[in-house]
Amino acid sequence: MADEVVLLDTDVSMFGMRVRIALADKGIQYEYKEQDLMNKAPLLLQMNPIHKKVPVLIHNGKPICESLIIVEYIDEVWKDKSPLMPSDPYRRAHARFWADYFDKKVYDTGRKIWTCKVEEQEAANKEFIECLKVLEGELGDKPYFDGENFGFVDMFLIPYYTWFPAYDKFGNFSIEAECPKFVAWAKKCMQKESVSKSLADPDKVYDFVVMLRQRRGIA
Ligand code: GS8
Repeated sequence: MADEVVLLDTDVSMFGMRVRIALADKGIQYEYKEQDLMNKAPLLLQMNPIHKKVPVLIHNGKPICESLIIVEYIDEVWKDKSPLMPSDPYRRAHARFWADYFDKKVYDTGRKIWTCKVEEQEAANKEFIECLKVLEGELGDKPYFDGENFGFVDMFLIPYYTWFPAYDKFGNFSIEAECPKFVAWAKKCMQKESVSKSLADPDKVYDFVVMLRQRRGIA
């Protein structure tokens, strides 16, 4: 029986973009179902009743939630096609550490840039740049986070790049000027077809952030 693969997602979701890159990298055909997060569909609530968030991968009727778990699942199920995770246990643990660092630290810090009060802006920008500098330190002189080739950590982090124009605008700074090495890495990743075709248009991300700010009464 052919695999039935469905992705519940939202175009601008950096978490969903990770899953889209993984599916594209593996050449897996799937049905994409865009979700309205302001008015959640019964299917999303049924498939992810705990968090009620995208992305959700539905494989032969069974849901898998949380981007890290989904990407690892894809790698395990379609293991004969271009591996995403390093085979060495130590390198795998190391890759998971950086994915975790991003989700626990960088993402929350980045949110403050477009949610904070005017008087907190400078501190929010500084804290965010410090996080990116940590990532730049980990990148070092390697072409990719995973070494010579695009890998799991690259796939995990690159969707964030689509949010940079919005951060530049609301932080009133230039991430490229502050972290040129990180942006050079991002531009290199964008040359990969599975990445460029899976990422959202940064203008749409910007419009989404404007909408979120309006809903929060910030703008
Ligand atoms: C985060 C998913 C998430 O925040 C993951 O998959 O890695 N830890 C999860 N999804 C957001 C959209 S992207 O900002 C979402 O679905 N939000 C809806 C809500 O919070 O109600």
